[in-house]
Amino acid sequence: AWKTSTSTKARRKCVALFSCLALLLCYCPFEAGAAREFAAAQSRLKRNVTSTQPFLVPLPKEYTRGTEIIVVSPLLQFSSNFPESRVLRTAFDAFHPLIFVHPIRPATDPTLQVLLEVEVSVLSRNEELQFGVDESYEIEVPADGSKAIIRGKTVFGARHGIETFSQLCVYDYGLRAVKIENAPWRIFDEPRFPHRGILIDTARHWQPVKVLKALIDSFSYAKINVIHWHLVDMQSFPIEIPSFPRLWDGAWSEFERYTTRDMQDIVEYSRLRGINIMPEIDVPGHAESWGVGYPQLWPHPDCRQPLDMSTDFTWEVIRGIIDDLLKIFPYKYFHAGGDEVNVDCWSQVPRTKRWLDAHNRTGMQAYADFVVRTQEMLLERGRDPVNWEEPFDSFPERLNKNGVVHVWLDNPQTISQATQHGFPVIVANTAGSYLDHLDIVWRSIYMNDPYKGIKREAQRRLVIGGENCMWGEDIDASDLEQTIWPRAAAFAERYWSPVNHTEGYQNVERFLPRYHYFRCLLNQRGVRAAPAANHLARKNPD
Ligand code: CP6
Repeated sequence: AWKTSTSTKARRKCVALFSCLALLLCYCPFEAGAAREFAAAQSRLKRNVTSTQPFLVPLPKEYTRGTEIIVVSPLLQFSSNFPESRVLRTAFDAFHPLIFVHPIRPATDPTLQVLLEVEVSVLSRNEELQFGVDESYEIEVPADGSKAIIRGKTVFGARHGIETFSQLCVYDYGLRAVKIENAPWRIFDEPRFPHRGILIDTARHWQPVKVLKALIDSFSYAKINVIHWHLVDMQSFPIEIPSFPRLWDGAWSEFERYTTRDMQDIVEYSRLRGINIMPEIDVPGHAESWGVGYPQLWPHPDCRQPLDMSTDFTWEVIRGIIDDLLKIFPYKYFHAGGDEVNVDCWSQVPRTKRWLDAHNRTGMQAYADFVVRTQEMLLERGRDPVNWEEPFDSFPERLNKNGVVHVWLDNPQTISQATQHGFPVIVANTAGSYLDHLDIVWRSIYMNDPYKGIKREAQRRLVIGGENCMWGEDIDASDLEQTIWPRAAAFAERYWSPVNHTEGYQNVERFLPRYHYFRCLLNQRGVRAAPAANHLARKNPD
């Protein structure tokens, strides 16, 4: 059932057979009328296939479609071979209201077939979500009104199938019914990359749990499967760390905090929607807020970051934070930051300067020691560390080869160099990934292929995915959603859909109508996606 190449072959055979038939019929004078009709239907099919891609975002890896219209009954039932699944139950409950948003007229055109059931079947009953989980799925929507079928190896793949199915369902204002066009459908789909993330920064502005949950829902619509949660930074420390209960004294206020329960709640809410959370604790720079509760973590009141590396207390706190957070976040990857470290602070402050001298270290060496020690702490606990690219740029030979290099600066060589060294890479280079930069238009995001300049297969395999970063300095709960959307849709397709230019994949012009359509779909689902052309993009009219 998973061999789609055979289905493609079968399709070719079918097309060949039908063409012969059509030709035959054309030469038969008695059947001229039927033949004309047949030919017209065929050319309509051809026009559809070559000129209009289906309005699906991201575009599935393989699909075939027909020419029939079927009606989707508002009594539509999802059935499954895993009825106890919480992931499937959550999906079934969520999608019915997303499919049936407009008023339905009970009696529709009696000549149309009506779809009443979607049968969802999964091979694995494991509902644990982890990096690299199988996200593939298959859909069959027959044209004769018999039940539609969604198959996933895991519940998470099946969930993506349900999402795609929901995008096939469109409201028809004439019929006053929900319909599926171009039935019968066959879709086989799986992602190009396993890590497709959006960075959310809750340190520059705190975000209410409700707002985060709405975002998680919206991410699942585009099959984004990771939230890179930039939990804390220099401006605030909004999370509860039971081992060191004064750390969240560094929150903006006592109301702008996440308890352990809040974080667990968000992790579970995400899991049920197929989304992993990769937490980040950005050390040793970007950590000034830690010292609000524990001032001894600051090298000096006038030089509050990077963290004081000269005391055991700093390491006790880091260990406490990691141990507490690993209990909450099961994702294989843990982000330990490591960017923008001002090592001059350490050589200027007497206490840290004495430590550097006593240990015969330069500031840069102490920075490398710091990153390596943090990496080891995570590796000992069975997690793979992620660091922003500066440690790789400055001391690649010191880093553990399981450590992921998170590319964010704009040196076009870095992805290639890091994979050359054998490091896994997450791509978030500034030019095509920064949602807080409003001058980065969706076309740049769409055009930003992570394999640019990397030819060797061994290197390509090390690119585990990419992220769009929603840094939080200039956004809050009032405009978070419309800053992320719709541009993140361009990212979502870039990292999900295959590169198959001859079949019209990853083509910015062909994406354009689907981008507009998807934005409207988001609005219809209550997501405040901004107009596709923002004030800056207007120069480049869509
Ligand atoms: N915060 C943290 C940031 C940035 C980084 N780390 C950042 C800086 C400049 C740009 C984009 C992001 N706001 N902690 C660097 C990864 Cl252009």
